[in-house]
Amino acid sequence: MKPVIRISQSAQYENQEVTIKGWLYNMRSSGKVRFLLVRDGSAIIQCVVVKSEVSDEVFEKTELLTQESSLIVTGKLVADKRSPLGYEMHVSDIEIVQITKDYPITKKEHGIDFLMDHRHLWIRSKRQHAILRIRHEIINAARQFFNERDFVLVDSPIFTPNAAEGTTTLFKTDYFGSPAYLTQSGQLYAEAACMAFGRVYCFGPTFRAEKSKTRRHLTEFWMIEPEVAYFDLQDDMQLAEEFVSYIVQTVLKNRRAELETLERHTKILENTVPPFPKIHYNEAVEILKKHGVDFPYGDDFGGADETILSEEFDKPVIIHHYPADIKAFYMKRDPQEPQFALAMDMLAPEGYGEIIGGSQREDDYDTLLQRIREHNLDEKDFEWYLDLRKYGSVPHAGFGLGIERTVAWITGTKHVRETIPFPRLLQRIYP
Ligand code: NSS
Repeated sequence: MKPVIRISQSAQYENQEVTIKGWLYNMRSSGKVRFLLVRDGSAIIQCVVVKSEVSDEVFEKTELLTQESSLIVTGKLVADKRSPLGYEMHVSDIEIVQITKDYPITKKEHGIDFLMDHRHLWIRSKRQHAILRIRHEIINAARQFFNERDFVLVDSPIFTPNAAEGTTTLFKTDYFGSPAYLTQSGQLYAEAACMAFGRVYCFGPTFRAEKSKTRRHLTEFWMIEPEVAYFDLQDDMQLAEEFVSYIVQTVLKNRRAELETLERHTKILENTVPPFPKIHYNEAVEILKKHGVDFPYGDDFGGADETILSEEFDKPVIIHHYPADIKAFYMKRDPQEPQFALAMDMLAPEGYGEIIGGSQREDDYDTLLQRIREHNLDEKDFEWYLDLRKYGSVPHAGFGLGIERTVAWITGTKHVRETIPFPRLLQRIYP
C-alpha cells in the first residue's frame, strides 16, 4: 500500500510513490501520453500517463475518463518547476470510481443564472473554489483574533421574540402558535454576555428580509460580533481596525495562490494596516458635496455614496457620528452633540461598501426605555435587555462584521452571491 495523500502535501513526498483520491478536472492527449489534471479539493496536480510505462489496461482507462469522473491514481511525485504546484505525478495505476456523464458545467461560457442553479457543482470550479477557501481563511482568522485576545465565544439564539435592527426586515416564523423572528443580529444577547465575561463575541447566521436586489445584500448572511464592557466608541473603532487588518494580513500570508487565481491586485490589501482614516459624518457629507453629489443632509449613505467615499482613501475608512435619527434604538448619543449617535461604520476600499457597523450602546435605563418607546417596540420583549441597565450598568460597545461583504472585498468579487456557498437572495432559495 502506497501512502494516500492530499495533493497539497506533495512536497513531503518528492520522488515517492503515493495515491491520490479525487476527480478529473481536465485532460489533454499528445500521441502516446495523457495529461490528466486531477483535483482532490486541496489542489490540482498534473498526472502524466505514458503508454509505454503502464499496462494496456491502465492506458485504456484514460480513454474512458470524462470531466469530473471520480478516480484514484497512484504514481511517483516528481518536482516540476513549470507547474504552479511544483510537482507532477508519473502514473503507474488508475482506479476509476465513477465515470461522469454529461457534466453540466463545461468550458464554454455559462450565464450567471445557469451557474447559480448549478451552485452545488459550480463550487468545484477554480474561481469559486478559491473564493470559498479564502472565506474559510477569513473566518478562521476572525476567530483566532478574538481567541488570542481573551474573548469568549457566546452563541446567540436564532429564534428571537423581537427585532434588533428595525422591524422592516424581519422574517416571521410560527413558534408553536406564537410569532418568532429569525435573528437580524446577535448583538443584544452579546451585550448580556459581555456583562458576564467582559469581552465576548458571537458568530452565526443572521437574517434580513431585504427587498433590495443589490450586489451587497443577502437575506441570510454571517456576522461576527464582538462586544466589550467598559469600551467607548474610540476603543471600538480601534478594535475594528486592528481586527480587519489582522484578517487581511492573514489572508495575504496564507492564501497567495488563491489571490493569484482570482487575479486580485493586492496593493490596497497590503496597505490595510492601522491606523485607518476616521471621519465625522459631517466630513463625509462634505466629501460627497465636493464630488457634486446632491446629498440630503441627515440621510444615511447609499451604495453609490459609499463608493465615492471609499474611493477617497487607500485603505478602509471609518465614518463615525451618524445622525441619531437614522440609527438603531440602542445606540448612545454623544452627550456633547446629542443629534449624533456614537456610531461607526467601516467602508471597504474600492467601492465594496460597508463591512462593519457598530456603536457604543445606551447604558442609562431611563434613556433606553424612552428610545424603545419612541421606536414603537414592545417593552415587554425588552425587559431582560433593560435589566442590563439596572444591575451594574457600564459603558460598552461593539460591532458586527459581515463575512460575505468582507470576502467580496478581499477576493475582489463584485457580487456577494459568490462569497457564500449557497446564497439566499430575494429571488433565490435553490439549491
Ligand atoms: O446592520 S448592521 O450595520 N449592524 C448590526 O447588525 C449591529 N447589530 C452589529 C453590532 O453592532 N453588533 O450590520 C453589520 C454588518 C454590515 O456592516 C454588513 O457588513 C453586514 O452586517 N450586513 C449584510 N451583509 C449582507 N447582506 C445583508 N443584507 C446585510 N446587512 C448587513
